[in-house]
Amino acid sequence: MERPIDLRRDTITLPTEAMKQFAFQAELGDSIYGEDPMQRKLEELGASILGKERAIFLPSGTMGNLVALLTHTRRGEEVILEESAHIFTSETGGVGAIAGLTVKPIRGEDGAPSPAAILQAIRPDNIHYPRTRLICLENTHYRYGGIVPPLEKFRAIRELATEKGLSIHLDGARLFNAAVYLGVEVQVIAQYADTVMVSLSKGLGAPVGSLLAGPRDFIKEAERYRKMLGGGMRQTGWLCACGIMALSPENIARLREDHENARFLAEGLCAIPGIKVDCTRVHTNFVLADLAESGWDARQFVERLKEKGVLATPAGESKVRFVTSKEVNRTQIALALERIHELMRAR
Ligand code: TLP
Repeated sequence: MERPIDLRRDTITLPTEAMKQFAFQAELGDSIYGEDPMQRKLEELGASILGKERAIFLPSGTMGNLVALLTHTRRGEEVILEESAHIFTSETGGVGAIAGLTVKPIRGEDGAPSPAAILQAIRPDNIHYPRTRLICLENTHYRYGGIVPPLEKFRAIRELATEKGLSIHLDGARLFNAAVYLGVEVQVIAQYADTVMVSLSKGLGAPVGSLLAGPRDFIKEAERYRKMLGGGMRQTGWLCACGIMALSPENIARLREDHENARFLAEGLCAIPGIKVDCTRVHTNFVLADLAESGWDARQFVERLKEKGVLATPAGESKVRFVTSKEVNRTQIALALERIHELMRAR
């Protein structure tokens, strides 16, 4: 059986041969004692690309976000975030269970809460209320289909946060996709946050890992939480070597191909009767297809599509999510479109 066309996630990406060769030649050391040369190099590179004083390598984006929450706050404080933020919806409740925070969720259809809504959500200084400490932003926004919230909004939120003495953490699991979409360096977006987490293991193709970047003192404290959570690894050099290659300018620029493929897919889907895609919201490598008109249940549709060798993810009753990555080329996307068309016709 031929390999399925995997449009479920960009976390399926595999390291390239060049990445593997580079990794195997890496000199290794005990990273907990700062003795792994590749980890040190990756952390320095990450900090400079993100425009922050320091960065640390962590095993996952979830741990990066959690370490940021723990470092920014004290138990019992409150964090403001967009109501479908990954930190709130998809990180196993660590924000409450481990960081001990309460959450003030705010809807923000373009991926970020409005400054006016944030202002309203900030708790007055009153003994009955938790203290508002932190705002978490997400870019690109996962649940809204990889959209990039307007940069102007980030700037306004930054101004408000500074005025109110709040910190901002940015979940930038796909921040490089956002930067490519906006045509800016990644630090142009990261500048509006005190701290930022970026994933190396998604579209950028490293097998494992994320970076958390921010001010020197903050990162010193974050290192302790990383250790507490079990994220202090030993000879990380192989992974970090992959991370270094993932951050090469060519590899970052390659994300454009994933975006173009997503657009090609979105336009193809729109031409199929019964499928709707809001192409104005296809910013990066995600496509959210709405099957409501066709009467298909998303779960059943995805199961039947799998039988045809195309993998996607149900994202609600009638919505299906497709994610492009370097593992799927244009020819395969064209083939996926044909198979989706067949399935729609069969109904
Ligand atoms: N998202 C995963 C799933 O958890 C849904 C995926 O398949 O894409 N922030 C955002 C915005 C994310 O999308 C993810 C991963 C994370 C954080 C967590 O990163 P990891 O998976 O490395 O813990």
